[in-house]
Amino acid sequence: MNISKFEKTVTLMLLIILGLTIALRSVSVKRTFAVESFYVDVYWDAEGNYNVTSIDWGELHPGSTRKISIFVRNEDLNPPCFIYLWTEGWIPPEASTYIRLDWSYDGRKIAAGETLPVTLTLRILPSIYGVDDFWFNITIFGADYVIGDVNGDEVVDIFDAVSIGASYDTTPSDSQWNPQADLNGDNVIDIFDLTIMTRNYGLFSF
Ligand SMILES: [Ca+2]
Ligand SMILES: [Ca+2]
Repeated sequence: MNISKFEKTVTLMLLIILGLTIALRSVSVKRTFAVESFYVDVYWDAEGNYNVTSIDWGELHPGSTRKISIFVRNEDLNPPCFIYLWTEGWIPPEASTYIRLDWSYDGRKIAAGETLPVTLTLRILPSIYGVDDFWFNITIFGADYVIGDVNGDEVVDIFDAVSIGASYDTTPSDSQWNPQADLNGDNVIDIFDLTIMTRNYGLFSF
């Protein structure tokens, strides 16, 4: 069967349009984040020879997921610690709406000198729009206490939520002020403290 020149042209045009659509919707990434760590070290290898200082996620597309393996090591002198992951400084800010970073950390304590393999998963939501390039910072740090534990019973649960609620919207001059509930230490108990508590809800240290 002969394919007419017209059909060939139409097919070619369709392919070009399809290609353009994919290209326009792709998210090209030069560098995605700088990695900072406190009290723990973050490496590319289990032996701890190569520090992770930034990650290049490469070319990403709407709906795509990229996994990267890293190793988090508790520095020798620390007691066993939890590790925490924060992302901040998103450029452009709306990128944080469409891009999710998760990790495979199960919430257990890391012994002194122990190296824990962790998988970071970056997910680009299919609905991403208007973001051609992005950048964000990630901080990984270790702490030997449970962040979000307001009442000091080594578990983050409903009682900590109640404690924050009891001194919500207060500052150090208020009689209801509870310094333990000011989780980010900015001298006001507000939504940011509640967010920190919520993020670590269910974590415990015993
Ligand atoms: Ca608690
Ligand atoms: Ca606060």
